[in-house]
Amino acid sequence: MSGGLYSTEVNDFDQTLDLKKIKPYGDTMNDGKTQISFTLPVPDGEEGIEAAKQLMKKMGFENPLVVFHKELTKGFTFFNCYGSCTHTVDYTNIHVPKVESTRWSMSETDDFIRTHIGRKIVVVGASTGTDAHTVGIDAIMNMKGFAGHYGLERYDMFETLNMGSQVPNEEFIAKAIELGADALLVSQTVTQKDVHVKNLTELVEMLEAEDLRSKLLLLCGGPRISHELAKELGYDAGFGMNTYADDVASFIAQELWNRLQNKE
Ligand code: B12
Repeated sequence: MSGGLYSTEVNDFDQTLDLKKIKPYGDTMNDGKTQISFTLPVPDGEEGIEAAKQLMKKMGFENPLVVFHKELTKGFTFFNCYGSCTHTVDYTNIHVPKVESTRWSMSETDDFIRTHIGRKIVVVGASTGTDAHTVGIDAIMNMKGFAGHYGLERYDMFETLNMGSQVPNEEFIAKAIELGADALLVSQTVTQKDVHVKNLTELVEMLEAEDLRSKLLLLCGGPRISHELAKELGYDAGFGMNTYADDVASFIAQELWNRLQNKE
């Protein structure tokens, strides 16, 4: 007998990687193994566990398992589950809109601005509306930056103002006018009830009403912001997780230069 029981079983698994039909990877290719967590508005108990499993099946998971469950507060239970996803996605047919710019280092960007634009670029940033999260906008703007990437304040050729959090759109625009901003950086973290969409849209509408929109570069960012969403809302670019100041500075310098050239 060659291979023994285990090797026969392992060889029985379909391990073909087909990029036209990808599904989650757990232990072996195509096993579909997925971890998913959610809260149900029911007390902890056998009925709740069964409800979680039935929901998993309706979501397209085979062999659902509840591996952790805990009542968070009276009548609300948190579930951690495993299951095998039955759906697949054609990875070869995915096209995601992305910011089209080349990421330069801080000195490359500074040199480019010095040589081609010949003056400092004025940038005003804020976490706007009711959003109190500042860590994202600080990561992009603050002198010390984020994860070893210096922020815009460190650049020689950027003049920056970080207005902090909970900045009303009116105040943001007033500051942009006062400082003659070239670019506005908006950070949005809270997305509950699509508050970010409402807030970002309001800013665009207010800028349009003031006839300022086309005179400024308008960038937004946050953990749930994509370039696609940003474009849809009327922004020039959107940046999500793991963005560094280098990405933002390079984009602003290159885009401003393109616009200046197109004006000539
Ligand atoms: C720290 C924190 C807080 C702190 C914020 C302190 C501060 N000074 O910022 C405090 C305690 C105040 C807080 C409050 C709240 N929080 Co909070 N918070 C967080 C937490 C733990 C970390 C966020 C963070 O700092 N990330 C690190 C930074 C570096 O990442 P980032 O923001 O994604 O930024 C990067 C990119 O997105 C991008 N980027 C971000 N902005 C911009 C802007 C531009 C222009 C560009 C180019 C790029 C860019 O670049 C950055 C660097 O790569 C998250 C959970 C988590 N682990 O993510 C919850 C979280 C964001 N908070 C949440 C919530 C719900 C709240 C509250 C509503 C809670 C409550 N009920 O009171 C309040 C909100 C109050 C308010 N009015 O806004 C939710 C948001 C859910 C949602 N999607 O809506 C989260 C996800 C927690 C959760 N799982 O529920 N929070």
